[in-house]
Amino acid sequence: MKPLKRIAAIHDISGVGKCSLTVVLPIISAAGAECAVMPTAVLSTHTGGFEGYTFRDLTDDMKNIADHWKKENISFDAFYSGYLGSLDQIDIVIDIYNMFRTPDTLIMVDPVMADDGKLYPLFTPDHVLGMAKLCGHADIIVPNRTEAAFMLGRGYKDGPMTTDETAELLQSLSKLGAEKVVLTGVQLNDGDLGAACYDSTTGQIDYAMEARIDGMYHGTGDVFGSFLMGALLRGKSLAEATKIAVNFTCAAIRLTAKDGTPPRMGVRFESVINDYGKSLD
Ligand code: PXL
Repeated sequence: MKPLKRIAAIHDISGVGKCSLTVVLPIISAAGAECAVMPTAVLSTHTGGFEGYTFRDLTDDMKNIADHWKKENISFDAFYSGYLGSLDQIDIVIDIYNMFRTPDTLIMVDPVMADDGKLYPLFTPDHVLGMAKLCGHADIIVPNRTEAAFMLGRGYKDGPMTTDETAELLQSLSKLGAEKVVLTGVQLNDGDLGAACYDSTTGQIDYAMEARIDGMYHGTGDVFGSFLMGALLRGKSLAEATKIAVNFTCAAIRLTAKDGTPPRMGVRFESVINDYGKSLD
């Protein structure tokens, strides 16, 4: 029996609302990998759709946590960072990647900061510059279309895009410094939605598209990123992992739409993780 792959997930804990570590941990476990966590902040809820949430910044703990892991000779096959609680955390995460990376480490950065043409509350334009810098230290980046546009200093545009526009966007994003790019929120026609992935070493672009489900569901970026990372850890190719991630994220959204849960409460990933785990065998 081989040891499990070990990943360190660097995200916040939003107590309620099913995003960041409350979805990354169970999904990575369902993928059959070990998920260590470095929390960046602790909130009562996520910041989209709730009023008066609490926020405890954990910037001061992060370097100490990393130093302890290093001292104990703990190694990681992969890192997956998402929501960072302060601007200073960006440089700390870069230092952590430099401390632990080996030629075999897979570093995935989701530059979580915006959606639907708007920055999330608490973030400033400096966060955009910082996240673009952090993306330069990743092997794979997973921006949505808003984050992609902001990091490239472009205006946000929604709606269908041509395959030429998508290819240009993916190539420009990879110039931030990551070999591979998975862009979410891609729409090729009025009725579809999905993701496109690009491997700059081969020039290969693949699409994973499904029928569009109306509404803005919270936490879907983190659910998608976790499904993607889990599949990559289990040896799937970038294109296969992107297809799997779109497939199971859409399945979770469809169930949420059906059961009537308010979109701010997150998506019903719990109902699909068993099938997800089996699909990786
Ligand atoms: O899923 C992204 C996310 C993560 N963490 C916090 C958030 C959000 C999106 O709004 O507010 C705290």
